Amino acid sequence: MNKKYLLLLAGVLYMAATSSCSGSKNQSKDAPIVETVQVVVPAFNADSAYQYVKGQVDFGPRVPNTTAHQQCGDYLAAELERHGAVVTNQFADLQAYTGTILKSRNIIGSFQPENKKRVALFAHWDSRPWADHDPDKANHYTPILGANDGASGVGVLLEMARLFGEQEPNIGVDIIFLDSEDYGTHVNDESAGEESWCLGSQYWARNPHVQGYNPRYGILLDMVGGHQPTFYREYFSEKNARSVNRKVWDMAKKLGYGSFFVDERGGAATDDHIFIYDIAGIPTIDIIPHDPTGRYSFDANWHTIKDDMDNINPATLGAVGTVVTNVIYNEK
Ligand code: AHN
Ligand code: ZN
Repeated sequence: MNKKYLLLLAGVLYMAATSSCSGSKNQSKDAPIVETVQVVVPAFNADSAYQYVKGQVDFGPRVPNTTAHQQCGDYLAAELERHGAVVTNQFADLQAYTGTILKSRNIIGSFQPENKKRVALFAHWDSRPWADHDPDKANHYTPILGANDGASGVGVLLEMARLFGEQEPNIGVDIIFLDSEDYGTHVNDESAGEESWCLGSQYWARNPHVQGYNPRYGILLDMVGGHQPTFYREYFSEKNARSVNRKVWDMAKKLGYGSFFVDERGGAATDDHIFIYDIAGIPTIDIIPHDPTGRYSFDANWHTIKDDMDNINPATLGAVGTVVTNVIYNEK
């Protein structure tokens, strides 16, 4: 539904309400008076989100300590700023399980920073240094482009930043691009545990960009651009932020995206949302693919060299972006 139509609808509802008050005779006695306040939600542009995904992938793999990573970080900060966000760059030296020090950068774009009513939106922006799930072993130490695994969530959030710049929601929003999520244990190594993943979110949760940071809830987007994904209510999201899951899946149903957002419990994902909840106490959900056949972890191209732009479907970006945008603009 476009903006004009929504405005029109709001007008019609207003007229219906006022004419019934003045006792208009064409208002049937038992017709219910519609008192719903219609919110005007700007249209999420899937093609724009796609371009934001491509904009990142064009730098090459965004592995910490590389030039592509540094350049992409600058690009993300500049885009947030261009759309009117107050940007905080959080630089940190984080030690990977391999011992390598990762020159990391969490990038936070705050809209209406003075507003006490807030929601946090997260995605990781780094890409994995190794395609260790690739069917060809020769690729197991090749860095991935991470079009879906990384860039998709960021692309959706940059498009939302564009909308926030055009039309303010009723609440403040922090868009938080997390670094060094995907440097976790290589399949050939002995597991270094869950803490080897999500280094940027662990750092941010211990050192939030604002003292006493206390948003209502968080939404993490991870791999939200694939070809036919299904998003189920993920285990830790359900455990820590059930009402947020409810809000998102209800909105998806209402908007006609029930085939993407299957309203059933899915698997458990080790992801940034766990650390955000456990360390910072912010109830946060993860919108992440789940394969009910159990054949794939997340999706077929996960951590393979095929996670490139061919792995991206604008319709998926559009579905996720539209749902989350509607959730944000409906906050009061
Ligand atoms: C697991 O390895 C199960 N989760 C890591 C989370 C992740 C990696 N998300 C994207 N890449
Ligand atoms: Zn990954």
